[in-house]
Amino acid sequence: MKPVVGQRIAEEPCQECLVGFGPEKIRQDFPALRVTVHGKPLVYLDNAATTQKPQAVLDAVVRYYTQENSNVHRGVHFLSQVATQAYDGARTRVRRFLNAAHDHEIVFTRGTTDGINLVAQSYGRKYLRAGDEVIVTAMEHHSNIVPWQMICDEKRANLKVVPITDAGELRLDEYERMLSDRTRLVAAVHVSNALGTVNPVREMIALAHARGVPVLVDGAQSVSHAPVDVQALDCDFYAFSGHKLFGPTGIGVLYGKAELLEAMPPYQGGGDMISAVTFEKTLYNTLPYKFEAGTPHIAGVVGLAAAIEYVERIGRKQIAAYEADLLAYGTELLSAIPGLRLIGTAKDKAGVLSFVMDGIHAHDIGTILDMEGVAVRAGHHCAMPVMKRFGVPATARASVAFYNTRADMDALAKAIHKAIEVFA
Ligand code: C6P
Repeated sequence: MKPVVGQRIAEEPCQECLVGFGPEKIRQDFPALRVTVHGKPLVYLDNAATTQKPQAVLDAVVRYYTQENSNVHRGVHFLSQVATQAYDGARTRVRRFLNAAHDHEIVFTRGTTDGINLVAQSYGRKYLRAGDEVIVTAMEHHSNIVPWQMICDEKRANLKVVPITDAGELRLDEYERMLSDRTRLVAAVHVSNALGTVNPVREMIALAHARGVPVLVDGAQSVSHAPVDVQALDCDFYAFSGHKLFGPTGIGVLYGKAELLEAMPPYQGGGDMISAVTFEKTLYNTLPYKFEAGTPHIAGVVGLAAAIEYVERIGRKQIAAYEADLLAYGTELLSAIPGLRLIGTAKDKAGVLSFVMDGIHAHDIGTILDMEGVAVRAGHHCAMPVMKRFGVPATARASVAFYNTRADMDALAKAIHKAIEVFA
């Protein structure tokens, strides 16, 4: 059935909130949270796929297109300078958000996938040799598997996979054992989208660095849930997507340490990434423009800056504490449902409740929940090896953001009980 979307409904005041954190007020900033679906209030629990956008982000994008629209780094005219300032100013905001040392370590990309491909195609192509190894974990999203498979195939290098436990935790001992003189790069997810596991990336990076191996962290599922400090982590690359951080789609960030980015060849050729072109030879632009060929997604960058400003106003520590409480509440509720098995029970988790049910396929759960207005994702979550590891074809996945409430968790549990009734 086609979803009935668009009708606004009144907000129910939230019954609970942590001291100093009021999701009921925050929810008013998100127009999409006021729609009805199949005549029911939307309970949006698909935040790992993409987050809803606050009015501040929508306004920033509209303001850009209505008052500032122009190309960047190209025009001497007023609007071009306004757009250029907005674009480059956003880079400074991202740099502060990640606590990177320099603005030029921030490369705007199309998203996490694009950032990882950039590193694979540029760093990987330059430094990988036959017999070298790239290490990933068994809980990677396809975006942090396939780009490495592609470059490893081309270079006749090998992909090594760190195993995980039945709880979905990384085998750090195995990881340490796998690091060797052949390891050229480690690429690991910070927070698993399919399990919610928070990986010990700081320890992983320290272990890799002890062998002189650089580490790329896939931060797609982490930046919206807790503070990230790339200097404290000491990671070499960190990639994330704007749309999972309450910003627009089609925009993302790749952080890279300056000395690594400096040594890497451009990923794509075109406008803005050059300093001089003749038919004989092209000289490339300085960082970060060397990696930003063509007209960038200026409106996306403006929207991303507004999203970061919004998140910082709420406070990432507050978000982390609030969501930890919400996840604990949801875990308790779901664990009490007969026939429900949580996939991913790591001690340190963020954002995600993935589960399967006896006798009901994940897609059927997703469909019945949808009829109750509860939006979850059902499927392999672009992490097929994780499904294989747990011996399931798919899971249903509820994923939270700071605007979700305990009432949303109650609605989820109620809708699951409905699914059980339907399939009884
Ligand atoms: N995961 C999910 O529903 P892009 O598509 O480039 O914005 O992000 C890719 C990506 C990379 N790494 C992780 C850990 C991710 O979770 C994702 C996107 C979404 O889980 C869509 S498949």
